Amino acid sequence: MTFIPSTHPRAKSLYIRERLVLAFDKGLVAKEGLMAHGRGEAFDYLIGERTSEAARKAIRAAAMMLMAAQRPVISVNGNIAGLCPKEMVELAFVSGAKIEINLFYGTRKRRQEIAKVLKKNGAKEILGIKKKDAAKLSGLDSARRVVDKNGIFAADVVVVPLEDGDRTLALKRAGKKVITFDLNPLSRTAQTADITIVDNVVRAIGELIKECKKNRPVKKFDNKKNLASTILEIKSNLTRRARLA
Ligand code: PTJ
Repeated sequence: MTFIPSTHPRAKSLYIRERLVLAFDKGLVAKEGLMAHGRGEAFDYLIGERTSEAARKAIRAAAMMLMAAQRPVISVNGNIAGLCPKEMVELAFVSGAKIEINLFYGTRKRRQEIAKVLKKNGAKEILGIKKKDAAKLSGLDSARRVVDKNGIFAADVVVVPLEDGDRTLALKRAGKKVITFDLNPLSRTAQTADITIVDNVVRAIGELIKECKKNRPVKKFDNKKNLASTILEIKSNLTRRARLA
């Protein structure tokens, strides 16, 4: 591996990758989660590995939506349990949201490992693990159609970091407001969610927690416009790089 000084932005992304690989070795992350991470890294590179102004706007809007929600739920998958379990527990605490484990490639073993990690990081109640509380989201084939009747099924606002497009659509059809973190502004999830934070979840989550604590109103937020400005920013990053090349 090429030597990268720890002050270089790439050092951070290598550290994030290492965390995910360690979590994979511990049985938290699905094989497909490693690929999803690789796709994320490519987009992170395109957005300049930093939190853009558009992402900050989305974070403020997300905080307002979460704080105003009646029954907010944070959906945790393998990648999230590997990358930022402590922060997700803190977000649940400050926003009053419930935590639900909801997996695309679900196995009992992985679910248990994820629950262990969340508990270790302070989670008191974890939904999505008791069979008797299972309910089904209509219009889906994957394991993700199974949700907790006291969690996502009853939620008004759902935070779904790194989500697949079909389920985001199913959540929308079920009348939920959806907040997502997705580094790919073109993904179906990014395009379907009510609020898309186009940033690395590892970078953005702390900002979201801070904004929830401030609990301040946001005048207007237009997800489509915000995504368009992110895409334009990627374009101008590329143009700048091409000139420097
Ligand atoms: O643990 P499971 O079984 O629930 O599976 C989780 C994965 C992530 C494998 C599953 O949800 C999946 O296949 O997701 P997708 O459809 O690949 O979508 C993942 C999206 O997240 C992609 O658009 C990636 O660019 C993006 N992404 C990857 N890493 C990050 C990210 N976005 C924000 N922060 C990241 N660190």
